[in-house]
Amino acid sequence: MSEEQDDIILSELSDDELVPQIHDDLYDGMKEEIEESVHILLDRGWMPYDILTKALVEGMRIVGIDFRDGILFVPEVLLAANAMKGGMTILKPLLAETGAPRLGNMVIGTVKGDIHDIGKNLVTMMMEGAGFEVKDLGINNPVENYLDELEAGEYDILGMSALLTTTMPYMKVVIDTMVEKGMRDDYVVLVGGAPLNEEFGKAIGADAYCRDAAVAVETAKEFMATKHNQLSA
Ligand code: B1M
Repeated sequence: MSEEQDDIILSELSDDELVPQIHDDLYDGMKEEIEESVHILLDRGWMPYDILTKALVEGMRIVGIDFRDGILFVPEVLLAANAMKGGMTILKPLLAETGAPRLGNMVIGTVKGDIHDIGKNLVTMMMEGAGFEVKDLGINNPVENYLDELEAGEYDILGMSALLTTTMPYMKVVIDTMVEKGMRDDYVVLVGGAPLNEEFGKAIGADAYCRDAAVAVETAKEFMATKHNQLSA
């Protein structure tokens, strides 16, 4: 940490200064500072979703660029991810609505070979906040994990996340296995992750590709509304 940074008193920064400072602190993996800044913004009346997107997700985007360009390496990015999770933990209960009617049930997990979980965790938080019940299978999930859970519970939606171009094709393995077992049409399949796009989602037979967590919530709500309308028709 530089001497200059030692002197920064986060609570004395204006919002316009604090948000870039959060990006810097995330970059430097400074979890405590991130947590303090999140609390400061909450005290100043910021909406949890704005803190999530404008401060944390944007900061992680910057980390991603320097990771790609070989300026940051895995240990540093792990620290940044840990700091991000510290901020997300504070926001999680605030994004969760209390007493909201259950909109539907979802299973979500990151696919086999992939250990990225920040985006998936964010989707989980936002879905829960919107009134969905979510079973999070974690990372590195083979097809059996998804199918066993779907068969064990009463689910409406399967969500899959992949952050690597090498792991995203595994989503098709899961969907193809669902088709083989005759269970594909029983669920809405939503996929997401930075390297995906709409075309890929269509090509593998998913119901929709979700660009971000907010889109995942909106898409899930739309599918559930259609399902309920069909049931009551
Ligand atoms: Co990794 N990594 N990483 N990494 N990492 C990327 C993905 C990469 C793009 C970085 C880069 O080069 N710029 C690159 C992939 C390149 C490629 O495939 N073409 C990469 C690489 C190469 C690797 C390793 C191979 C590096 C190595 O070991 N040499 C390795 C692979 C490990 C593995 O999985 N087997 C690796 C490891 C890691 C860390 C462990 C250090 C760490 C992960 C920590 C963790 O997750 N706990 C890490 C991180 C943090 C990243 C970056 C920097 C950030 C990812 C992130 O958390 N973003 C990432 C760069 C990037 O993506 N720009 C990178 C923030 C998050 C909020 O966004 O995950 O996109 P995102 O989620 C969004 C949407 O995509 C969407 O909603 C979310 C919220 O809005 N979404 C969904 C995501 N999942 C969804 C599911 C849904 C719906 C929407 O279901 C319905």
